[in-house]
Amino acid sequence: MTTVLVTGAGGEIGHSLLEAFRHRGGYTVVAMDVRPLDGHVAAMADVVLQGDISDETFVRALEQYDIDEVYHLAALLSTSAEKNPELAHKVNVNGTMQLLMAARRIALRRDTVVKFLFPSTIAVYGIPTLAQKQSAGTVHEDQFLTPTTMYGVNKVYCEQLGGYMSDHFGQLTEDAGRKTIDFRAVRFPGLISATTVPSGGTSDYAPEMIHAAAKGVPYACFVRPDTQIPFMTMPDGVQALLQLAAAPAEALTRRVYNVGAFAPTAEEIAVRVRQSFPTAEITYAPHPKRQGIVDTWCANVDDSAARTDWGWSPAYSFERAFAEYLIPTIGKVYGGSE
Ligand code: AKB
Repeated sequence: MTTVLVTGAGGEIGHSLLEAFRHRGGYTVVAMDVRPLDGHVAAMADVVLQGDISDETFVRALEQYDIDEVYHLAALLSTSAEKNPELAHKVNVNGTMQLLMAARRIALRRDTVVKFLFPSTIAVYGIPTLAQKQSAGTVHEDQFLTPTTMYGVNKVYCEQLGGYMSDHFGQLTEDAGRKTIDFRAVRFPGLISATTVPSGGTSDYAPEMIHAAAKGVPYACFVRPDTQIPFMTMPDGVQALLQLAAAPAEALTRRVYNVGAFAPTAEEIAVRVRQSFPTAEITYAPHPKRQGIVDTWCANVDDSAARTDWGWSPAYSFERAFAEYLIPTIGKVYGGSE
């Protein structure tokens, strides 16, 4: 059995990750969230804890568990973080540091190495102008790392922190060179789930548009029709995390990997949504600040390193995502037909 700690287990990725652990079997799941977990999520965990990742006493208490792998999903997303940047820093940065230290102490106690899986994001990119975004097209991991949001700044720093904790922690201390953390990160594009709706993100327009159409309610999209960023289905997102976790360390040439699947414009999404829901009412009411944020994110990602190093290959293209995952599943969620 592999014992995993999942923080932010009540969020969108958490729901799907816990389902994947249950489906695969062989995991003991310690799940935590700042809010009470829904009954069906809690039922998929072996231990359920409620607490704040930025609360040191709470994080210290996690050290009693013999954790092999950490999936640190708890975070304030980009739009929420801009509404409360100081809280975002506390949760996204201080929370991550405390959890890395807890993982280190668990590793020392058990004389092992703890794998630390970290969902990073395309929000780490900060392309200065729309013209540069358009001419850059597909962006690789080391370009444009100048984010303009608190969330992006937090994530790019925590990527670095994870690498430091893995490779150089306390190089002048007594246990220098003692390997305790194996930090691995995927930079997720916008994630689209058929069963849950996100909150607090700036890529939320795509899932919001799809879910509104399935529910039969009008949707005013908060970005321009030509806005383009990469997206991925939630099952592929979970698959990316699990595949990276399982990859042999010697195959990895970096700690942080882009992963991509498809990169439609908002209007291409609207066109495909109307194909399945012909009465969908989709209009555009761009929000200047949220538009400004998405305009600094890349139009698409170069994920060739993930493909080469650990065999990343999304199951769902844009069309397959709609035809074989979103439309069939969402129909059941809202009880209507496609
Ligand atoms: C957000 O919009 O903040 C997230 C992300 C792209 O990381 N969905």
